[in-house]
Amino acid sequence: MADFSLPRDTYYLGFDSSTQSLKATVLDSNLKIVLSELIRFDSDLPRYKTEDGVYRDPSGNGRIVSPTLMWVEALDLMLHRLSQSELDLGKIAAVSGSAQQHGSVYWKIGSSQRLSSLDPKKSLLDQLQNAFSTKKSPVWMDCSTTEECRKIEEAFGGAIELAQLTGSRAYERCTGPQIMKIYNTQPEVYSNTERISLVSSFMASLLIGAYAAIDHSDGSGMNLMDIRTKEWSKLALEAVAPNLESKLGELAPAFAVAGNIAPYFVERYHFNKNCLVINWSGDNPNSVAGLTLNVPGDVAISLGTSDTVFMIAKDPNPRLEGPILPSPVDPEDYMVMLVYKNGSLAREEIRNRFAEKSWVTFNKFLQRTPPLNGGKLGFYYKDHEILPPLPVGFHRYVIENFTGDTLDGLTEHEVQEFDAPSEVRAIIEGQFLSMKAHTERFGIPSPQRIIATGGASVNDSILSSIASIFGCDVYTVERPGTDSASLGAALRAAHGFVCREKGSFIPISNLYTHKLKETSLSCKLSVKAGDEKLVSQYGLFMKKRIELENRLINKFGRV
Ligand code: ADP
Ligand code: XUL
Repeated sequence: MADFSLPRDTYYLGFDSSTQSLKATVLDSNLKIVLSELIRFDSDLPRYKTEDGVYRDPSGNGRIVSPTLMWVEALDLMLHRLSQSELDLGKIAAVSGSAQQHGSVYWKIGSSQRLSSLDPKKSLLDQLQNAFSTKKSPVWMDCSTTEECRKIEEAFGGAIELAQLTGSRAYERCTGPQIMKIYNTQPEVYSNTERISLVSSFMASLLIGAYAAIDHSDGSGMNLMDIRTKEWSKLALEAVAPNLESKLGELAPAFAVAGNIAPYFVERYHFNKNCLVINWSGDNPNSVAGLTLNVPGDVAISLGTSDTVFMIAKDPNPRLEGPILPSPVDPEDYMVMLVYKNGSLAREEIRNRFAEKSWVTFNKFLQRTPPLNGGKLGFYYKDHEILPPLPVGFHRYVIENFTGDTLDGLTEHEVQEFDAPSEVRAIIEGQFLSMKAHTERFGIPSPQRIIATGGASVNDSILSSIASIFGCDVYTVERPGTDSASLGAALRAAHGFVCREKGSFIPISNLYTHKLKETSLSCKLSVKAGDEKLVSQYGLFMKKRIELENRLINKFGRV
């Protein structure tokens, strides 16, 4: 068997430019984590005055954007911090990254020139102040493009037709509808733009000092790419805006080299001039890499700003439920995904309102309340939800006399509030009942095991509810708190490096299969599966939840 070990004394750097933070993880040549770093946008870059890394339009129209320059400044700040660490940045052989999906950046005409001639004595921020035709980047939380979504679906003859080609029906956060909105409402921004990047390809562009390609995995979150041929769909491009293809540039595999690191970083932070930048990709695809998700029956649940459920699929068969994306590590594979907007921020809201702003109290309440919550079911939408498409609002129901054995003859009534501990249990149980119901509806077989990741995966009380509801063991990454997206990006940096060295694609698992346990990539059992009786009782609770959810959709649903 070929030798896929990485050269000794080399390092691989992975970033994750997410909604709330920029993270970095560095792996050594044995794929062990040697360094992690975090910049929180709200607190480390307070002058942007973001809340959770974003600006929400106060009129409630669903517009949610982030300041593009904040991401630029965060990169310089992160590299400054890394350069102050023990790590010799000159030994980094390759860099890659992960970013929140769907967000878009609009480079002003002439910026390519600016990007390729950065002065290492000045900050990126100083030099890129005027590089964007709009300084506000729409992000994945935005849901102000319902009208545009409808038009794109119409151009394809329907939602399912669009999904079959691009991997998903038109979702408000997808970049195609977002670009269309900019073209329709700010035509001067569109015409002043020479390149549109995703957050992922934008960050890669900064690192190579030139426009980087959009990779196939993150590119499929745009409603613009044919997920089978991995080329732009002419029909979709034409439906969105004129001359779009030239503004989007090329598509490329996630494991391909974007370029060498730009002289700016060599001179300012002492990177080696041969350091490769591997294409960046979306955060969910990077987590597929970071969690080494390739075993059939493994399902990942990511509990970050968004909550997502994803797994590897061999056959792309998109339906209306959730997107399908090409895998970032294997050109033959795909990943299927469900996305919830109300993840950690909604849990924080309940924690702050009912649990003394403390995860310790939150967990105490969770442990103090019985499974099935005495029949209390809650729906908590702090922001407009994606799955199901419901507006902001909290809805609470009590099923009278529910013991979990039957729903026959039982009725429910709506209430304004629960007692504080029940609120906590209701938001946790509600979310995982919804995940179980929607994964079943998606045709995802019952998981053999769940791998949990994202900020809330450090919380064992939350993981216990997942184990009880899904009835399977829950694993987490070996080192608590490891960010699987930046870990995946660091691993992909190593993967891209090896593919370049060997001159062809090599399965990523060849980098670690024989030594997974010795790397930082292995997962550990965190919580054992719940007992079978409880799993079946939760099955009934789930049925009731879906019935109530359908009722809410009929009353308030956007689509
Ligand atoms: P993202 O990458 O999307 O920015 P993260 O994966 O870093 O988000 O997750 C951040 C979230 O993790 C925070 O919003 C916070 O609510 C949540 N979190 C952190 N610690 C805990 C905990 N002990 N219990 C539950 N949630 C937690
Ligand atoms: C995926 C999605 C979110 C973001 C969060 O479609 O919108 O999970 O990627 O960063």
